[in-house]
Amino acid sequence: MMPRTVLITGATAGIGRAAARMFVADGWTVIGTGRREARLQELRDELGETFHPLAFDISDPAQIKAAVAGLSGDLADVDLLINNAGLALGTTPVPDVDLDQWVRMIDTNVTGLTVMTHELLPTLIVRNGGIINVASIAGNYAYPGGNVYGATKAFVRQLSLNLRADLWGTGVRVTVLEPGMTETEFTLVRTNGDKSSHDKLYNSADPLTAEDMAETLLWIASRPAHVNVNTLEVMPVSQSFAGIRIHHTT
Ligand code: 8X3
Repeated sequence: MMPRTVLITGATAGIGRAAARMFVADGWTVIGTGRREARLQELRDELGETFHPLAFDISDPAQIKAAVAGLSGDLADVDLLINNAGLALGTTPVPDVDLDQWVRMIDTNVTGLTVMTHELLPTLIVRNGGIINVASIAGNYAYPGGNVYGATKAFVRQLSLNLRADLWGTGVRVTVLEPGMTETEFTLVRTNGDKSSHDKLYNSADPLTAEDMAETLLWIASRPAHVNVNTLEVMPVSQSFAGIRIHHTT
């Protein structure tokens, strides 16, 4: 098989880091992006020269453009973009929310993902490549406190489907992966480091692991060239739907 190159955003932790490990083990060249340069360097030390750290802030379009423009040689030939970087901030329902947190989620989950996709599209089209966007079940099901986080993930789902529509005939594959509860730093970030929230959510619930989702990403990427997985929603067995509520006034 020809050597292939994948660019994974948000490779410093969680699903992105686990995916970097699995794609390298599967023979891919991996460009791993993130803000935390030291973490990327640790991965480089661990994984060796087929892992290439690319440190920048995905919430800044100018930094994305400069990072992609700076890819040279074989590294410019990206075959697969995994838009994994994203975050949730806050768990409280409106109106008790922080507008700055909303804007930061939009900057990263929506604008960052969109700009990154735009910048790599010409390469992906030339190379018959692929895009896998990591969204969330929060984009499919409303829940109290999901507000803007869930909305950003609904955007990612619809953008993925619309990219499929527009890229028809190019050979470029597009998938949206929608994980449910996955034990990573996600909840610590969402709750500003509240370890008890992290423990309460995951303890004795047997959540998905970052490795479960990395394996799924590799499976999607390894389908034969004529197969496109459009959407894939995955939950741990312990997680399910809570349904519609009715507030009675009396
Ligand atoms: C996060 C999944 O279940 O916390 O993307 O909404 S969940």
